[in-house]
Amino acid sequence: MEFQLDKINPTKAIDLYRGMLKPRVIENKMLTLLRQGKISKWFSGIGQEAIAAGVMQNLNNDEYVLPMHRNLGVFTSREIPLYRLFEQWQGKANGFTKGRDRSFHFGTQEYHIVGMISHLGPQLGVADGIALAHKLRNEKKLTAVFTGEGGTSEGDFHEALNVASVWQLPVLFCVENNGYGLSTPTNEQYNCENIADRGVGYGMESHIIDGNNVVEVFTKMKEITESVRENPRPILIEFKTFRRRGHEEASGTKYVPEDLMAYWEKRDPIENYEKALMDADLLTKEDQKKFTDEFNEEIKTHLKKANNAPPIESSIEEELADVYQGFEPKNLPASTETNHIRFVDAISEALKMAMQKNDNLVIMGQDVADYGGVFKITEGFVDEFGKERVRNTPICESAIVSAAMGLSINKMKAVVEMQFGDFVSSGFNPIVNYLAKIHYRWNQNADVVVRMPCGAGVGAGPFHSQTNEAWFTKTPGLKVVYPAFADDAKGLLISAIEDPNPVMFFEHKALYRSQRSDVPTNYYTTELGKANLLKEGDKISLITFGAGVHWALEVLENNSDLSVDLIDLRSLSPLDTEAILSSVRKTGKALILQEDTSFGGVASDISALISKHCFESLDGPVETVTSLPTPVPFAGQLEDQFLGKSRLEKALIDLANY
Ligand SMILES: Cc1ncc(C[n+]2csc(CCOP(=O)(O)OP(=O)(O)O)c2C)c(N)n1
Repeated sequence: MEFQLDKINPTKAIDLYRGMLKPRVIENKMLTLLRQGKISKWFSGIGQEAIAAGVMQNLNNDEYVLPMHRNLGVFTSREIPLYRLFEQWQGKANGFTKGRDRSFHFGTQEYHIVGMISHLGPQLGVADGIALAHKLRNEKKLTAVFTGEGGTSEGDFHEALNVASVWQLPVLFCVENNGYGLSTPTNEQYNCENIADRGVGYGMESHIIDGNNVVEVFTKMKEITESVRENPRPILIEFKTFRRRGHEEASGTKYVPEDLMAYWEKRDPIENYEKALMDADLLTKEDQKKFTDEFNEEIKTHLKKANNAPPIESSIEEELADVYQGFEPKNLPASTETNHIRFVDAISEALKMAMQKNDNLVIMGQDVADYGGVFKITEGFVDEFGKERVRNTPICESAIVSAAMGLSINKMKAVVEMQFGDFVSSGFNPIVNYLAKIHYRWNQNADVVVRMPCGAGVGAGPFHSQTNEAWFTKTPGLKVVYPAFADDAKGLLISAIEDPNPVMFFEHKALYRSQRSDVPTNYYTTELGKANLLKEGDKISLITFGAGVHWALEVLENNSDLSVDLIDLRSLSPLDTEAILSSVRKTGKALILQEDTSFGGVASDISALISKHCFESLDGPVETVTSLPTPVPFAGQLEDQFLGKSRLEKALIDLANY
């Protein structure tokens, strides 16, 4: 192998050597520990060390990097004390996740590292969001994100590169093409010669770099990083390298042809470089031994410290408390001055006021800029806030939710508008796996509100009518809000945006232009997690939310003899269980009405809660009224039959007579 040592100075030559050697020495120790059964799992990066070393030595310590499972060199380059890494891998207190997540699945703001989630792809979009925050603040900082060639087959790769290119974000997409994704060779992973060739398709500059040649990695990345800081833009870089050990240690490498392995063993990035340095009189055998001994000594001391640390201890209270970022919600009172406005206008007002109040708030969604969104909620926003903060996005829900996560990591706030709540399925992975879990995993909040225009009754068929709150209420880490009135919608949306945690905000489309209330004119909050008792009675507790509230009001209007407590939940997570249970204890009967289909919804969980906690107060079966277990049909008569609304009156009367 040829190393162009004339392109770097002698100090850098040694820095690069040490940058590769340290992770190698640590790994060798880990492999011994693994054989002794002292650690459980290891993803080896042996043979790939030149990439992390060469890239990292071009990044400033305040530039974010998003590494993968084989990038130990990223962590050692940022000089994280080794005992902290060891404790992370042992699930102990001085790790980065309080024993909640394993291996390299952690991030740390202190070191500007955002570790992967197992799903590989979402971090590419997260890098977009981090870079967007830098760009919006005019900071000349870049963001580097790693992926394997396997990860490039995920839709997230395409989405993230496309967004980065359309928005000209300073992201370095570093693909470590190491020949295999688990047992899958590259020719079964993609059908083009080089992954870098895809750059053309994204309108993006791309490079191929010999990932086993640390001088080439360093010098080419030096040019690239300096240029990107000056002229922010995304770059796709394919590092050609090889995975020399199994996917993880237990899985072996039987499927790798011997000659291929032998070829890459000869191209070891450290051994070849050592030889070149020695030939150039830049390194001696003594230096080599001295460095190795130094690292081994460091490992020994830090491992001892980690081994001596006690197993993690926690309580149920501590675990529950870390699911969300704690904060004191502001209680901003509503003004007495009101305007009688539509639900849709109240949402728009809340968003506009939140944008005025928070300079760091960005709205993203399809057609939200000049067009004003399909429901015209952000109409005119561009004039006031500009296209940088009211961002039209390509059609790529996963990358945009991930980018919102990245904005939050880099100290911004985001509201993402799903054009229709149904399309959230295309952004489901980062919501339930990234936003929802990140605070519990490594104490990072996701300051993101996802707006969800939802619901049926508008003849829009199976893909524009769903109310899919139950996909999210079952996921710890998300808050779920579902207003039924314009004044609540405004106060709750402001609260959701003020809240540093991820909030799924459901807005029923059928209410947008049909429901009007007296809405206070100021910037006020309505507390999340508090139900509203709309009517008081003593025979039945009718518990519902969203459009169901209006169906209930209509039925009660026509049945004034029924004495009913009508509870509008307003928030589904957190759920106001106290309001539900105290009402049912009073009335002795409960009917839960939801627009969603029957199985596995909010109604079944509330029903279970009531059965458990109000058993002795019940005078009848806990009744639920839901939609039929079919997709939402299009034709009016079918949709009416589908919705629980048509069955509510009878169910209520039957329960009253029980
Ligand atoms: C969405 C998803 N599918 C499958 C997996 C299982 N998995 C973990 S790593 C991996 C291979 C990744 O290959 P590559 O991206 O090339 O990285 P490498 O391991 O080679 O460094 C697979 C299939 C996963 N973690 N996430």
